[in-house]
Amino acid sequence: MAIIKTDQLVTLDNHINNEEFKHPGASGEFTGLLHNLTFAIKIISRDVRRAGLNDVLGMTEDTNVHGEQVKRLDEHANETIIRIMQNSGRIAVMASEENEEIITVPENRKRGKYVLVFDPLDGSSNIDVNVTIGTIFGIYKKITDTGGVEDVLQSGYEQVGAGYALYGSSTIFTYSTGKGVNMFAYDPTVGEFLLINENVQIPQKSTYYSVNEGNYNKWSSGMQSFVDYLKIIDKDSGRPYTQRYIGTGIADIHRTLLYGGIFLYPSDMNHKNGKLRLVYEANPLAFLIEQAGGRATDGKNRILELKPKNFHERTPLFLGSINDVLKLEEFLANENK
Ligand code: AHM
Ligand code: MG
Repeated sequence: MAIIKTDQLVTLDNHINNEEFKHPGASGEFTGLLHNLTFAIKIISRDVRRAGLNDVLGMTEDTNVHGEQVKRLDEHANETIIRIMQNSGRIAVMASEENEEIITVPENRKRGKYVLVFDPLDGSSNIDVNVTIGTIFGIYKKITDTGGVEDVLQSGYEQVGAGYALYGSSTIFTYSTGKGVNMFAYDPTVGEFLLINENVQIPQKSTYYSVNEGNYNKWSSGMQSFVDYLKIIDKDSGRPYTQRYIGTGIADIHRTLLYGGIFLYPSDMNHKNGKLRLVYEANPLAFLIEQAGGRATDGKNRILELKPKNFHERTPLFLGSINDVLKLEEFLANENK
């Protein structure tokens, strides 16, 4: 079965404009915001492709708020998004993985009603080795007058849009405004994203799992038993599952969206909340996976219903095909019985 479908010639701009018609009373501000964001994505995509040539690969001397070394390309992607969105007139406030504090709009610029949370370049450890990296974003409506921390601490179900760009063998842009998930591929020769997969649906069950299994001995017994179970030979349930792990969360989740299966980043004995960040990684991804008919939890609770206290907080994350995630939850629920 071909995963990619291209029976019509629809550009991302046309698609975004058509989506606006589905929301009665839309002012065009949201549409404008998406146009601006995809402009930033085009610039980042170009710069990722030229990274080796431009000598922007490699570490800076800085560390980010999580104490990790920041690569120059991360900073560049971060600045590109901030500069474009601060000038868009559509933003009230933003939060980025690379900034300790929220990002406001300067006094002399127009403010809008939307809140943007993003990870400018996910998969930092893969930048230097030419492996797929991506940008993740979530969009909310502001709930304060001026745009402040409260706006970026909304629960994930309040998102009015979410998506990602993937800088892989081609540049892919995937987004949802709460009416299904649509996927586009960038054609650099004409400068347009073209629709390749409309209303993406994740398979209900699959035979892939994606996890950093090097951490096995640090996991809880339920998590260990689940992964052991996936490896038992059983033809009827499609086991053993196939393991795939790129180490760029957004690339692993892109594959999960198309092929199904389960992506896991659990807590472990050193990291009680796992590694991934709730606000600008887990929530946008959970929104997309649910829109595609899948399931996203922290092992017990729906990711989209968690209430962030800090916009850099982490959460365990399990997402993918509904039946695979339900099976995992069964193992976790039974671990202390
Ligand atoms: P980053 O946002 O600094 O790139 O870190 C998040 C990344 C995810 O893309 C990926 O799922 C995870 O870290 C991989 O972590 P690990 O190396 O522990 O397997
Ligand atoms: Mg990340």
